[in-house]
Amino acid sequence: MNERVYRSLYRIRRVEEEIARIYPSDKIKSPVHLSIGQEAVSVGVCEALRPEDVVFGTYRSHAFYLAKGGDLKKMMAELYGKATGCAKGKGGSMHLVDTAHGVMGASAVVGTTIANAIGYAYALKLQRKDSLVVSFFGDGATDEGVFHESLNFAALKSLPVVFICENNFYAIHTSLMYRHKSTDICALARAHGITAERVEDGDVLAIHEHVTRAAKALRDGSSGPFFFECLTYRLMEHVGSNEDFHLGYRTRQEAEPWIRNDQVKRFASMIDGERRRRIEAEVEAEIQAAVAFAEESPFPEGEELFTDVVEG
Ligand SMILES: Cc1ncc(C[n+]2csc(CCOP(=O)(O)OP(=O)(O)O)c2C)c(N)n1
Ligand SMILES: [Mg+2]
Repeated sequence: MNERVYRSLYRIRRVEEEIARIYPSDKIKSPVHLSIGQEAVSVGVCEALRPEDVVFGTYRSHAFYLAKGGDLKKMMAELYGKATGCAKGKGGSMHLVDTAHGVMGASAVVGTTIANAIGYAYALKLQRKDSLVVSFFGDGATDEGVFHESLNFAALKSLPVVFICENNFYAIHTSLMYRHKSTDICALARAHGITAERVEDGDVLAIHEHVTRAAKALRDGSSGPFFFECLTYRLMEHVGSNEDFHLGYRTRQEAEPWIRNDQVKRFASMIDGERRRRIEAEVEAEIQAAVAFAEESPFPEGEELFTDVVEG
Protein backbone atom coordinates (compact mmCIF):
# COMPACT_ATOMS: atom_id res chain seq x y z
CA MET A 1 0.00 0.00 0.00
CA ASN A 2 2.72 2.51 0.96
CA GLU A 3 4.61 1.88 -2.27
CA ARG A 4 1.48 2.32 -4.38
CA VAL A 5 0.69 5.56 -2.57
CA TYR A 6 4.23 6.84 -2.94
CA ARG A 7 4.35 6.02 -6.65
CA SER A 8 1.08 7.87 -7.23
CA LEU A 9 2.07 10.91 -5.11
CA TYR A 10 5.55 11.14 -6.62
CA ARG A 11 4.26 10.68 -10.17
CA ILE A 12 1.74 13.52 -9.86
CA ARG A 13 4.32 15.82 -8.23
CA ARG A 14 6.96 15.12 -10.88
CA VAL A 15 4.54 15.42 -13.80
CA GLU A 16 3.49 18.84 -12.55
CA GLU A 17 7.09 19.92 -11.94
CA GLU A 18 7.79 19.01 -15.57
CA ILE A 19 4.73 20.96 -16.69
CA ALA A 20 5.97 23.96 -14.69
CA ARG A 21 9.39 23.64 -16.34
CA ILE A 22 7.96 23.46 -19.87
CA TYR A 23 5.16 26.01 -19.42
CA PRO A 24 7.16 29.22 -19.99
CA SER A 25 8.30 27.89 -23.42
CA ASP A 26 4.73 28.25 -24.76
CA LYS A 27 4.70 24.64 -25.96
CA ILE A 28 1.82 24.04 -23.56
CA LYS A 29 -1.15 25.71 -25.21
CA SER A 30 -3.58 26.00 -22.31
CA PRO A 31 -3.50 27.62 -18.88
CA VAL A 32 -2.39 25.18 -16.18
CA HIS A 33 -3.72 25.05 -12.62
CA LEU A 34 -1.20 23.02 -10.66
CA SER A 35 -2.05 20.80 -7.69
CA ILE A 36 1.46 20.83 -6.18
CA GLY A 37 0.79 20.52 -2.43
CA GLN A 38 -2.68 19.05 -2.92
CA GLU A 39 -1.79 15.59 -4.28
CA ALA A 40 -2.74 13.70 -1.12
CA VAL A 41 -6.44 14.32 -1.64
CA SER A 42 -6.63 12.79 -5.12
CA VAL A 43 -4.37 9.89 -4.19
CA GLY A 44 -6.12 9.11 -0.88
CA VAL A 45 -9.50 9.13 -2.60
CA CYS A 46 -8.63 7.26 -5.80
CA GLU A 47 -6.69 4.50 -4.01
CA ALA A 48 -10.01 3.65 -2.33
CA LEU A 49 -11.85 3.26 -5.67
CA ARG A 50 -12.32 0.40 -8.12
CA PRO A 51 -11.50 0.78 -11.82
CA GLU A 52 -15.21 0.93 -12.72
CA ASP A 53 -15.90 3.81 -10.28
CA VAL A 54 -15.86 7.22 -11.88
CA VAL A 55 -14.66 10.70 -10.97
CA PHE A 56 -15.71 14.18 -12.08
CA GLY A 57 -13.56 17.19 -11.25
CA THR A 58 -12.41 20.71 -11.86
CA TYR A 59 -9.92 22.57 -14.06
CA ARG A 60 -7.27 21.77 -11.37
CA SER A 61 -7.41 18.37 -12.97
CA HIS A 62 -3.97 16.75 -13.27
CA ALA A 63 -3.92 15.10 -9.84
CA PHE A 64 -7.27 13.33 -9.92
CA TYR A 65 -6.84 12.39 -13.60
CA LEU A 66 -3.53 10.67 -12.89
CA ALA A 67 -4.57 9.19 -9.53
CA LYS A 68 -7.62 7.56 -11.16
CA GLY A 69 -5.45 6.02 -13.87
CA GLY A 70 -5.84 8.54 -16.70
CA ASP A 71 -3.35 8.04 -19.56
CA LEU A 72 -0.28 10.25 -19.04
CA LYS A 73 0.76 10.40 -22.70
CA LYS A 74 -2.70 11.54 -23.76
CA MET A 75 -2.73 14.09 -20.94
CA MET A 76 0.59 15.60 -21.95
CA ALA A 77 -0.45 15.71 -25.62
CA GLU A 78 -3.67 17.45 -24.57
CA LEU A 79 -1.70 20.17 -22.80
CA TYR A 80 0.33 20.62 -25.99
CA GLY A 81 -2.91 20.97 -28.02
CA LYS A 82 -2.02 17.90 -30.08
CA ALA A 83 -4.42 15.62 -32.00
CA THR A 84 -3.37 12.65 -29.85
CA GLY A 85 -4.53 14.38 -26.66
CA CYS A 86 -7.25 12.91 -24.45
CA ALA A 87 -9.69 15.56 -25.79
CA LYS A 88 -8.10 15.61 -29.29
CA GLY A 89 -6.17 18.73 -28.32
CA LYS A 90 -9.35 20.79 -28.07
CA GLY A 91 -9.79 20.94 -24.30
CA GLY A 92 -6.39 21.59 -22.77
CA SER A 93 -5.43 21.15 -19.13
CA MET A 94 -8.81 22.28 -17.80
CA HIS A 95 -10.82 19.65 -19.70
CA LEU A 96 -9.06 16.35 -19.17
CA VAL A 97 -11.10 13.23 -19.80
CA ASP A 98 -10.35 9.50 -20.01
CA THR A 99 -13.59 7.58 -19.80
CA ALA A 100 -11.79 4.23 -20.24
CA HIS A 101 -10.26 4.83 -16.80
CA GLY A 102 -13.31 6.43 -15.17
CA VAL A 103 -12.21 10.04 -15.57
CA MET A 104 -15.50 11.43 -16.86
CA GLY A 105 -14.48 15.02 -17.30
CA ALA A 106 -13.45 18.35 -15.87
CA SER A 107 -14.66 21.87 -16.47
CA ALA A 108 -13.36 25.42 -16.28
CA VAL A 109 -16.75 26.56 -15.04
CA VAL A 110 -16.78 26.37 -11.25
CA GLY A 111 -19.32 23.91 -9.83
CA THR A 112 -20.63 22.48 -13.10
CA THR A 113 -19.30 18.96 -12.80
CA ILE A 114 -21.02 18.48 -9.43
CA ALA A 115 -24.33 18.31 -11.31
CA ASN A 116 -22.79 16.02 -13.95
CA ALA A 117 -21.64 13.68 -11.18
CA ILE A 118 -25.13 13.59 -9.69
CA GLY A 119 -26.64 12.68 -13.06
CA TYR A 120 -24.20 9.80 -13.43
CA ALA A 121 -24.87 8.62 -9.86
CA TYR A 122 -28.63 8.71 -10.49
CA ALA A 123 -28.13 6.53 -13.60
CA LEU A 124 -26.04 4.04 -11.57
CA LYS A 125 -28.75 3.87 -8.94
CA LEU A 126 -31.50 3.27 -11.50
CA GLN A 127 -29.39 0.54 -13.11
CA ARG A 128 -28.73 -1.01 -9.66
CA LYS A 129 -24.99 -1.00 -10.25
CA ASP A 130 -22.65 -1.17 -7.28
CA SER A 131 -20.05 1.29 -8.58
CA LEU A 132 -19.89 4.83 -7.31
CA VAL A 133 -19.13 8.39 -8.26
CA VAL A 134 -16.68 10.85 -6.75
CA SER A 135 -17.31 14.54 -7.27
CA PHE A 136 -14.17 16.63 -6.68
CA PHE A 137 -14.52 20.40 -6.33
CA GLY A 138 -12.86 23.31 -4.57
CA ASP A 139 -14.07 25.44 -1.67
CA GLY A 140 -15.01 28.03 -4.30
CA ALA A 141 -17.68 25.72 -5.70
CA THR A 142 -19.54 25.89 -2.38
CA ASP A 143 -20.31 29.54 -3.27
CA GLU A 144 -22.41 28.33 -6.23
CA GLY A 145 -26.12 27.55 -6.34
CA VAL A 146 -25.54 24.31 -8.26
CA PHE A 147 -23.61 22.96 -5.25
CA HIS A 148 -26.73 23.19 -3.09
CA GLU A 149 -29.11 21.94 -5.77
CA SER A 150 -26.89 18.92 -6.38
CA LEU A 151 -26.43 18.07 -2.71
CA ASN A 152 -30.16 18.30 -2.11
CA PHE A 153 -30.96 15.93 -4.98
CA ALA A 154 -28.21 13.49 -4.04
CA ALA A 155 -29.48 13.33 -0.46
CA LEU A 156 -33.12 13.07 -1.52
CA LYS A 157 -32.40 10.12 -3.84
CA SER A 158 -29.66 8.54 -1.62
CA LEU A 159 -27.26 8.54 -4.56
CA PRO A 160 -23.97 6.57 -4.59
CA VAL A 161 -21.73 9.62 -4.55
CA VAL A 162 -18.81 10.82 -2.45
CA PHE A 163 -18.40 14.59 -2.46
CA ILE A 164 -14.81 15.68 -2.00
CA CYS A 165 -14.35 19.36 -1.26
CA GLU A 166 -10.66 20.24 -1.64
CA ASN A 167 -10.58 23.19 0.71
CA ASN A 168 -7.34 25.07 -0.02
CA PHE A 169 -8.85 28.16 1.65
CA TYR A 170 -8.92 30.32 -1.48
CA ALA A 171 -10.97 30.90 -4.60
CA ILE A 172 -8.29 32.50 -6.77
CA HIS A 173 -7.05 35.16 -4.30
CA THR A 174 -10.09 35.46 -2.03
CA SER A 175 -10.11 33.66 1.29
CA LEU A 176 -13.16 31.66 2.35
CA MET A 177 -13.34 34.06 5.33
CA TYR A 178 -14.28 36.91 2.98
CA ARG A 179 -16.80 34.85 1.04
CA HIS A 180 -18.85 33.08 3.72
CA LYS A 181 -20.29 34.31 7.01
CA SER A 182 -19.67 30.81 8.40
CA THR A 183 -16.60 28.94 7.16
CA ASP A 184 -17.97 25.57 8.29
CA ILE A 185 -18.34 23.85 4.90
CA CYS A 186 -19.45 20.54 6.44
CA ALA A 187 -22.42 22.37 8.00
CA LEU A 188 -23.61 23.20 4.47
CA ALA A 189 -23.63 19.51 3.57
CA ARG A 190 -25.32 18.50 6.84
CA ALA A 191 -28.03 21.08 6.19
CA HIS A 192 -28.97 18.96 3.19
CA GLY A 193 -29.06 15.79 5.31
CA ILE A 194 -25.66 14.47 4.20
CA THR A 195 -23.12 12.89 6.56
CA ALA A 196 -20.09 15.17 6.45
CA GLU A 197 -16.63 15.05 7.98
CA ARG A 198 -13.60 17.27 7.82
CA VAL A 199 -10.11 15.77 7.33
CA GLU A 200 -7.82 18.43 8.70
CA ASP A 201 -4.25 17.30 8.34
CA GLY A 202 -3.95 16.38 4.65
CA ASP A 203 -2.92 12.85 5.68
CA VAL A 204 -3.27 10.68 2.58
CA LEU A 205 -3.95 7.55 4.66
CA ALA A 206 -6.66 9.26 6.73
CA ILE A 207 -8.37 10.41 3.52
CA HIS A 208 -8.05 6.89 2.12
CA GLU A 209 -9.59 5.38 5.24
CA HIS A 210 -12.58 7.74 5.22
CA VAL A 211 -13.33 7.11 1.55
CA THR A 212 -12.87 3.35 1.89
CA ARG A 213 -15.48 3.30 4.65
CA ALA A 214 -17.84 5.51 2.65
CA ALA A 215 -17.38 3.39 -0.50
CA LYS A 216 -18.27 0.22 1.42
CA ALA A 217 -21.46 1.77 2.80
CA LEU A 218 -22.43 3.05 -0.66
CA ARG A 219 -21.83 -0.30 -2.33
CA ASP A 220 -23.90 -2.25 0.16
CA GLY A 221 -26.57 0.45 -0.01
CA SER A 222 -26.60 0.95 3.77
CA SER A 223 -26.18 4.74 3.65
CA GLY A 224 -25.07 7.67 1.59
CA PRO A 225 -24.21 10.01 0.05
CA PHE A 226 -21.05 11.12 1.90
CA PHE A 227 -19.25 14.44 2.03
CA PHE A 228 -15.62 15.00 3.03
CA GLU A 229 -14.04 18.40 3.38
CA CYS A 230 -10.31 17.80 2.92
CA LEU A 231 -8.14 20.68 4.06
CA THR A 232 -5.15 21.11 1.78
CA TYR A 233 -2.84 23.80 0.46
CA ARG A 234 -1.94 25.04 -3.00
CA LEU A 235 1.77 25.84 -3.09
CA MET A 236 1.85 27.47 -6.54
CA GLU A 237 -0.08 30.43 -7.94
CA HIS A 238 -3.76 29.92 -8.84
CA VAL A 239 -2.93 29.52 -12.52
CA GLY A 240 0.56 29.20 -13.97
CA SER A 241 3.90 27.80 -12.97
CA ASN A 242 5.18 30.25 -10.35
CA GLU A 243 4.81 30.87 -6.64
CA ASP A 244 2.75 33.92 -5.67
CA PHE A 245 3.52 34.67 -2.04
CA HIS A 246 4.66 38.18 -3.07
CA LEU A 247 1.10 39.13 -4.07
CA GLY A 248 0.09 39.71 -0.47
CA TYR A 249 -3.21 37.81 -0.29
CA ARG A 250 -1.44 35.05 1.69
CA THR A 251 1.93 34.55 3.37
CA ARG A 252 4.68 31.98 3.04
CA GLN A 253 4.39 31.55 6.80
CA GLU A 254 0.85 30.25 6.29
CA ALA A 255 2.22 27.64 3.85
CA GLU A 256 4.99 26.40 6.14
CA PRO A 257 3.05 23.81 8.17
CA TRP A 258 1.81 22.33 4.87
CA ILE A 259 5.33 22.22 3.44
CA ARG A 260 6.52 20.41 6.59
CA ASN A 261 3.56 18.02 6.19
CA ASP A 262 4.37 17.27 2.52
CA GLN A 263 2.99 13.78 1.89
CA VAL A 264 5.39 13.13 -1.00
CA LYS A 265 8.39 13.57 1.33
CA ARG A 266 6.66 11.70 4.15
CA PHE A 267 6.12 8.62 2.00
CA ALA A 268 9.58 8.87 0.44
CA SER A 269 11.03 8.47 3.92
CA MET A 270 8.87 5.43 4.64
CA ILE A 271 10.15 3.38 1.70
CA ASP A 272 13.35 1.40 1.50
CA GLY A 273 16.01 3.30 -0.51
CA GLU A 274 16.49 0.86 -3.32
CA ARG A 275 12.78 0.31 -3.91
CA ARG A 276 12.20 4.05 -3.79
CA ARG A 277 14.89 4.71 -6.37
CA ARG A 278 13.37 2.09 -8.64
CA ILE A 279 9.90 3.66 -8.41
CA GLU A 280 11.37 7.11 -9.09
CA ALA A 281 13.39 5.91 -12.11
CA GLU A 282 10.30 4.22 -13.60
CA VAL A 283 8.23 7.36 -13.12
CA GLU A 284 10.93 9.58 -14.65
CA ALA A 285 11.15 7.32 -17.72
CA GLU A 286 7.38 7.38 -18.10
CA ILE A 287 7.32 11.19 -17.90
CA GLN A 288 10.08 11.60 -20.47
CA ALA A 289 8.23 9.23 -22.83
CA ALA A 290 5.01 11.23 -22.36
CA VAL A 291 6.75 14.55 -23.09
CA ALA A 292 8.39 13.05 -26.20
CA PHE A 293 4.99 11.71 -27.33
CA ALA A 294 3.44 15.18 -26.94
CA GLU A 295 6.31 16.87 -28.76
CA GLU A 296 6.26 14.42 -31.68
CA SER A 297 2.47 14.30 -32.11
CA PRO A 298 0.81 16.39 -34.85
CA PHE A 299 -1.56 19.30 -34.25
CA PRO A 300 -5.19 18.60 -35.22
CA GLU A 301 -6.13 19.05 -38.89
CA GLY A 302 -8.05 22.21 -39.79
CA GLU A 303 -11.30 20.32 -40.37
CA GLU A 304 -11.26 19.27 -36.69
CA LEU A 305 -12.57 22.79 -36.02
CA PHE A 306 -15.94 21.56 -37.28
CA THR A 307 -16.18 18.24 -35.42
CA ASP A 308 -17.30 17.68 -31.81
CA VAL A 309 -19.15 21.00 -31.84
CA VAL A 310 -22.84 21.57 -31.26
CA GLU A 311 -24.52 23.62 -33.96
CA GLY A 312 -26.58 26.51 -32.67
C1 LIG B 1 -19.15 29.88 -12.59
C2 LIG B 1 -17.76 30.48 -12.51
N1 LIG B 1 -17.61 31.60 -11.78
C3 LIG B 1 -16.38 32.17 -11.68
C4 LIG B 1 -15.30 31.63 -12.34
C5 LIG B 1 -13.91 32.23 -12.20
N2 LIG B 1 -13.08 31.38 -11.36
C6 LIG B 1 -12.16 30.58 -11.93
S1 LIG B 1 -11.34 29.69 -10.80
C7 LIG B 1 -12.21 30.34 -9.52
C8 LIG B 1 -11.91 29.96 -8.10
C9 LIG B 1 -12.44 28.64 -7.70
O1 LIG B 1 -11.86 28.27 -6.49
P1 LIG B 1 -11.99 26.83 -5.89
O2 LIG B 1 -13.28 26.23 -6.28
O3 LIG B 1 -11.71 26.95 -4.43
O4 LIG B 1 -10.85 25.99 -6.62
P2 LIG B 1 -9.26 26.11 -6.53
O5 LIG B 1 -8.85 26.99 -7.68
O6 LIG B 1 -8.90 26.69 -5.23
O7 LIG B 1 -8.77 24.72 -6.74
C10 LIG B 1 -13.13 31.27 -10.00
C11 LIG B 1 -14.04 32.04 -9.13
C12 LIG B 1 -15.53 30.46 -13.12
N3 LIG B 1 -14.53 29.86 -13.77
N4 LIG B 1 -16.75 29.89 -13.17
MG1 LIG C 1 -9.98 26.79 -3.42
